[in-house]
Amino acid sequence: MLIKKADSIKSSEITDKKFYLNRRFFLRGAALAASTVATGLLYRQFAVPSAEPPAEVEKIAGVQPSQSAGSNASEGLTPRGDITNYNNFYEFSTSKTSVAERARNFITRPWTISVEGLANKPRTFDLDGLLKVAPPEERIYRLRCVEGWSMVIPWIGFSLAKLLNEVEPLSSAKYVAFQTLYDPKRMRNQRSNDLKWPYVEGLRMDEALHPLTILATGLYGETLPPQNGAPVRLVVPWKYGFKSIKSIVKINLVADEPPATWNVAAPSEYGFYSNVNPKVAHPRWSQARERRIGEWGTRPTLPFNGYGEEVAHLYQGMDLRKYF
Ligand SMILES: Nc1nc2c(c(=O)[nH]1)N[C@H]1C(S)=C(S)[C@@H](COP(=O)(O)O)O[C@H]1N2
Ligand SMILES: [Mo]
Repeated sequence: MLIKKADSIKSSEITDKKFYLNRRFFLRGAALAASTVATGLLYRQFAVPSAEPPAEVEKIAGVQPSQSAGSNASEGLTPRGDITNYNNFYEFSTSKTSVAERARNFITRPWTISVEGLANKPRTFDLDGLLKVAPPEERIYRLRCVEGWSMVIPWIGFSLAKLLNEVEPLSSAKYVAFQTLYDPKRMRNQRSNDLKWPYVEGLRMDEALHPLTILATGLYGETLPPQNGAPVRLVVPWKYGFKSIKSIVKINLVADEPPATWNVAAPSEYGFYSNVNPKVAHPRWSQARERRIGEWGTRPTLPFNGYGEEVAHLYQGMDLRKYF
């Protein structure tokens, strides 16, 4: 019987992981986050349909499937309801099933993104200007969270390279730094010390210019709901999900490796590169397998999240155990 099976197997895993969960930033929401395995099974029960309606989204017109290699994962799509109700977005809540409700009234217009630093033509884009950089494309990508779950998400977006080309990076720009909005009035959990705010991330220039790296402005044919990083977020499909920073207000072209939020919070656990790597375990759990949200059982995690053919060359000659 399914329920008995779930009980007997999963309770031991919950106990094990609770035992390890001693870091401050894991304490809150630990009951839900403790076992991603259990959470994957049970979250529907916790995600009681809210009395309030979900945040409004709009259809995006003229979306074409991307022609870029690797941009159309052939697995079944994760249902929209799972993608929009099981979120990591600590600015709103550390509980994955609470983010949607807490972010529901997050207003993302007007919005500007400043693209600055080592560039010939630094410039601030408003949302409409940003959307004019490139026509919207659909990109079906796997997203692998460092916690051990994954989804298949039909993003709408365009290559970050197209935006960077607009500002003409100088040859001295070796890295790209990203920053989320800092506004504790609108992002209430920025009043906590759960992370150092604002959330920041970074990529090496060749990673940022890789055609698979996108800025996403939508999913499932509609504008992003707040919980998924509205109005614009990064998606880097061969890296753990936390590199895909949400609700970006600043992109800075820099000479040196910039700070990255999870790397700063726990450097021994989260490296700057954070390439999905089943052979490099997180200090507290294996990364060898993953649970696809909405499915039973687990599947092997693939090197570079299955995008090795496209991106492995970026890391030739690098020791990926050292640069994890
Ligand atoms: N600003 C910000 N960006 C963030 C996070 C966050 O807490 N704050 N969480 C990250 C993590 S851990 C993951 S797995 C993905 C989740 O994206 P999704 O909710 O759209 O699936 O967003 C990433 N981007
Ligand atoms: Mo994550």
